[in-house]
Amino acid sequence: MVKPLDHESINENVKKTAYAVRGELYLRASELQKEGKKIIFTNVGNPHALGQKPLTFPRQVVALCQAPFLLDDPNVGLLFPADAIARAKHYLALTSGGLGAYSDSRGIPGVRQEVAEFIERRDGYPTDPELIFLTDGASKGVMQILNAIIRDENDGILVPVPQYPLYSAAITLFGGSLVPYYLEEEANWGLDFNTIRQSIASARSKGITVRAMVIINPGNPTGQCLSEPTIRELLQFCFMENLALLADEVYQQNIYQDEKPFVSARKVLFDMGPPLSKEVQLISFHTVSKGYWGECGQRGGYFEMTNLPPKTVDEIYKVASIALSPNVPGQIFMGLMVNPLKPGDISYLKFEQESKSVLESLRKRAHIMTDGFNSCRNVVCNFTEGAMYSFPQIRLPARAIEAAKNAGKAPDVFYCLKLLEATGISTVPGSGFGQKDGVFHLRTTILPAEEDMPAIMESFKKFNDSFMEQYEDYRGYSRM
Ligand code: DCS
Repeated sequence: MVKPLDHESINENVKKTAYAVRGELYLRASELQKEGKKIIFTNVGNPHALGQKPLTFPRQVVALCQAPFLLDDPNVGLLFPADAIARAKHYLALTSGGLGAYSDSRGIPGVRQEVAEFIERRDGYPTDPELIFLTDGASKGVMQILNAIIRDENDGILVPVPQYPLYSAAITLFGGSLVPYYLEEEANWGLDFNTIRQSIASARSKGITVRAMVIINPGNPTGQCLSEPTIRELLQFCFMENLALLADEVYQQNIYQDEKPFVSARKVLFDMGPPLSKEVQLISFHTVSKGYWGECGQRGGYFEMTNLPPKTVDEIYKVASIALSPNVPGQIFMGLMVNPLKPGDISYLKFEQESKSVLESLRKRAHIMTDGFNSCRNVVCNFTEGAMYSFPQIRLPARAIEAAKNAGKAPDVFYCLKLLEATGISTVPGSGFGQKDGVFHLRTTILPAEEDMPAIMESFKKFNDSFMEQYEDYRGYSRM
């Protein structure tokens, strides 16, 4: 008799869901690590796991919130600065019983107020805390929204390709259809609206109703930043095509060039004025996992809804209530991120110095990596303008593609496995993010310590040279 949880009888959508960031390469790297090999885990954008230090002030505040009895200790002032003590008291007063109590399912009202003030300062337009929900990292928010949009397999979501596989995975899980739109590698991973129109037309011809569009800005895995004119065009497009826009802006602090500073989709929408600003349905996502915070393990995030009718907001609230409460310490981190120290605060200078040094170092690492990849004869790589990743294209010789086929592997998986075995560098094959036929990439984070970076790139180059020596022939490379 087949039991309900026997593999052949569980939900097909669960089985169909793929998530490459923790896929075959990651499993092999974990095995090698167990065997004692030194592995450089550049497969996940997990800054603290690669040595990034936590910012001092937020940890002090949350430590005090977790151990409020320390606040009654006469020596507390010797260990903690007065502003951390004051801030801990502030957050504890906002909770309904400290960090051990559930909060409202949308998050602590006082923290949502702080998020609303942050958004207003950033964009120049006020927002309503009732339209901001705190979540366990941005992932949960994305899933809540996709769950609300997708009705069945005829509902399509436009997703950039290459994309961070949270989107493909969640769409499969909820039984919807992913409608890909390809980013233009030759145009620095830019958007081509003709291509996007064709994607929509092709989906519609198959009976799919395209309901929403995802943008990741700055991009993962592609590292591009969207310019303001592009976002304007994008919003106009969503308006014309009646698409909700899901703006994944989790990397908004991670910017490594000055020409295209981060501009939120929401600011551009309000700058455009009516009718768009009153019509386009926009959901924006943010997190404490990225930027100079990098607090991935704390699981703090939010989403903000623009132009959603109150009845829909109520339904999303109802579904959030099933999980009772987002993680409360994560909410405090979010409060601290959106309401940081100000000039004149006791801990301000230290906080500034810590956060600046993380960002400056990431900027340098983005250059070292891009230059390192581009110095290899068969590798081309766009500069990491933002986010935390480098996504070089590897031009594979036909013989390597044949060898991969014989080994039963996709060519990029084959290459990344060989790289892992030879160097301990654990990457994610480009196919995990989707790519055009016959083009191969890998993704690596730019997170290894700055001082280790030259050696890592040296080791990559050495591997790549010997790989090419082994497989190079005169039939040319996979196309660019
Ligand atoms: N959106 C994007 C574009 C991301 O890259 C990530 C995480 C998330 C959302 C979700 O993050 P949180 O749930 O922690 O807020 N990026 C993964 C990645 O590609 N590597 O590490 C994690």
